[in-house]
Amino acid sequence: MFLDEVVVEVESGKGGDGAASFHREKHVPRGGPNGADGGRGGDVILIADPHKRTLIDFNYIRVFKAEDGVKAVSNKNGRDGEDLELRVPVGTQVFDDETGDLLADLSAPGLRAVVCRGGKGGYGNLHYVSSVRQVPRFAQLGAPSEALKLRLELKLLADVGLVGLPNAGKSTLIAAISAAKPKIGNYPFTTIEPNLGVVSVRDTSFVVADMPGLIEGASEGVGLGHQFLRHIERTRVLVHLVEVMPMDQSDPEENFRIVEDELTRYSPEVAAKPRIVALTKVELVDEETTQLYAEALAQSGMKVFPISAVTGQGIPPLLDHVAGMLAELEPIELVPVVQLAPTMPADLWNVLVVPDGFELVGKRLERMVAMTNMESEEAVTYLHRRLTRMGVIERLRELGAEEGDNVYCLHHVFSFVDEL
Ligand SMILES: Nc1nc2c(ncn2[C@@H]2O[C@H](COP(=O)(O)OP(=O)(O)OP(=O)(O)O)[C@@H](O)[C@H]2O)c(=O)[nH]1
Ligand SMILES: [Mg+2]
Repeated sequence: MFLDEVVVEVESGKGGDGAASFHREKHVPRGGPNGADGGRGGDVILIADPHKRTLIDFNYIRVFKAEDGVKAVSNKNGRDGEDLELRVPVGTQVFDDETGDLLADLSAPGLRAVVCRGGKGGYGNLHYVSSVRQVPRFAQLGAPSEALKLRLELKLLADVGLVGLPNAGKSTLIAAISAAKPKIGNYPFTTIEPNLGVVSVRDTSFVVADMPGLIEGASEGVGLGHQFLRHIERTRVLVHLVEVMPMDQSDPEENFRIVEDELTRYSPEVAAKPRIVALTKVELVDEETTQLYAEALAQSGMKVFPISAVTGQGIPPLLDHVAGMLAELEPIELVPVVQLAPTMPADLWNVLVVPDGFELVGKRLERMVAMTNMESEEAVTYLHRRLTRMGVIERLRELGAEEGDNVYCLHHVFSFVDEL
């Protein structure tokens, strides 16, 4: 089965908590703070793997989580959580399913995209020793994990796409010119998933993709072609195959027009792709008929190559011409990896006025709150001091916050305290 689109949920590991502990030894009654740091949570990383052909691996398991960081125990640091590496086929595009943003385009073998960063490990109390705070009794909690819903979309990367009505002879052609062994049948829709083949011509080679047949309405979802049309988006040249003598006795010119219309309807970029026409199965008709249709189709401005996959006639000049076209075209520009762009820069924060109080928002600020152990008065005092330094308390005051008002952040509710 060929699977080229899937939605998965991924989550990085949470950071391990830091330890609040004190040095203990016989005959040393009051040792100093020695709490170690928690381990970092694992990242979720997508890797473009040339050995993967489809996204089928994601059909069965759709929720993935990297390992959490381990919490520190007294003076021993917690171990880091393992990263989770997910292997996807080359050509996979990664979208944020909620915003639709393109996060990464894994268009070359080995490219990696870190889609969720693991939470930092919490600091142990040793970290909070200062001239004014010699015995901190609190440690920091591990940073929260990141979670995302991703839509993975595979767009094959081929130089040449074969398009045409069902039965036009696309699979037969790719079988004749490459080592690909697609199913060939004397009935429409033999091909239900794209096949890739490598074609060698003189001193160069290129990748050809055999597509399922397109029919009228394909761009709106009729038949099989539509879900595969997107694979054509990343080809550089199209070969449009038209049967010189269709089984159903329909008209080659009409058949040509149907497919051209669908390409145009699907997208202007696809319609603008350089392409040529292969007039197929020409050994079935006389020279004159071939000539007649070749001239008619050439009216479109495209170069027409009469071929027969059975006798091999016309194939070498067709491949030669395609190789020449590719040599002249710029390689398709592939965006390597798009930086994951958080909607709000991490350092920005804001105080919102909500019906029964105030709410603190902002990535870094929320992290500070999430990493505070609310059961420790000292830790809360430390948080308050940092909020004061950042200007958050001042901003709350400006907005009219009074002693005892509710201040929300994440799932916590605080009572506003102006000064500690
Ligand atoms: N006589 C003759 N028959 C051909 C030639 N090329 C293909 N055929 C036949 O045409 C039929 C359809 O060929 P396919 O290659 O499966 O056609 P397709 O375009 O891949 O069709 P779909 O996958 O259904 O879209 C098969 O019976 C082939 O044997 C040719 O050059 N000469
Ligand atoms: Mg086929």
